[in-house]
Amino acid sequence: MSLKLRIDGKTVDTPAVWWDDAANDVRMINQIKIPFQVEVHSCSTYRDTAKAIKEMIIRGAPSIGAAAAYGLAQAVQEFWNQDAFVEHIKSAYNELMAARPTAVDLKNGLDFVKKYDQLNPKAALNRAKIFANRIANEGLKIGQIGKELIVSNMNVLTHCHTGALALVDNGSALAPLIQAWEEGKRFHVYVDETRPRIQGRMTAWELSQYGVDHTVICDSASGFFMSQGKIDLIILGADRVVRNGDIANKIGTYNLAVLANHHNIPFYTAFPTSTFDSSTRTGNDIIIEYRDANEVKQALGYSNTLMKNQIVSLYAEGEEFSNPAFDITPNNLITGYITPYGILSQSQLEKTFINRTSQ
Ligand code: RUB
Repeated sequence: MSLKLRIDGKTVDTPAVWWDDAANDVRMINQIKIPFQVEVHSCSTYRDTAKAIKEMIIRGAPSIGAAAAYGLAQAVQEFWNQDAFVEHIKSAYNELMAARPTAVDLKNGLDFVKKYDQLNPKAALNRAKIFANRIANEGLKIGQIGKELIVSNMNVLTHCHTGALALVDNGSALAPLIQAWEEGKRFHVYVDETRPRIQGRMTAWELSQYGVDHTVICDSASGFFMSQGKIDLIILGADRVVRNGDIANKIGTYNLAVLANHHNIPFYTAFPTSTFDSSTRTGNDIIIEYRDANEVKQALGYSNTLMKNQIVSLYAEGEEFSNPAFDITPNNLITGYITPYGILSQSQLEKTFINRTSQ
């Protein structure tokens, strides 16, 4: 069964991010344009790739991990046979690493490429491809394992985006939902809008491609739906899962976890190997990315008049804003971890993942 990226309802061979052998560059679906246009963005240097990660043309922890891995492979090509090759690669590694600090997939992707003892263009590219393909394959497994949690007539809430776009292909938290739907289970998905970057529109777009019943809600409405008994299950992704099972995920995840706990609603996170951080012990040690205030102050939408994307102001000049992109949810609020190795409890996490992230 294919859960791959669909465009206009048709499965496409294109993942969210890939290496184009003919053009010798990195390509990605431009996520800023989704759902209004499906456009491919090309990066011909490692700096282009770092910029695409920073500006969120590519987003979702595993997808940015794969992009960073390809970016380092580009740097190896760019500086191969030059003086100070090692210094150049170190600085490219640091630049790519700094593009987005919270999702550990980025570091895991870079280390996976860098670890190769004989860093040369062919080997580095090969490693990057292995890293990206592994993520995509793990999405399928996550779907197969997680779909058992889905039963007909239930209502499921999700936050941010966790489909094929976020996970190179196939999806993490969306994979169980789409697989269950393809098997004939019928249920309803509430999609959090996910302010300020509105990743919910990518989730809604991906669910639409598969015909999965869904409703988009404002983030602030989720507590109301829980209190009305309208939510039976919450599944979302993660940007970093640390050794004690605390997770960093899109801002608003913590609010959902506290509310889910209050209402006794099962709360699951789904993620691939690349999202596990085997060197960090607790959520307190995770660096939270603060993004530009303009993301709160303004909104990006599609103008039907201009027939193109347009940025509009939401506030008067002079206001102050704070824009943390992620929050930390402690392990005691998480019912289970949907992984390629099974649905794990907090106590099984560390021994399952340790030594796996860099292999
Ligand atoms: C994306 C985000 C996603 C996780 C999970 O943030 O928080 O929920 O990356 O993705 P941003 P997945 O859009 O800021 O990159 O479940 O696919 O690992």
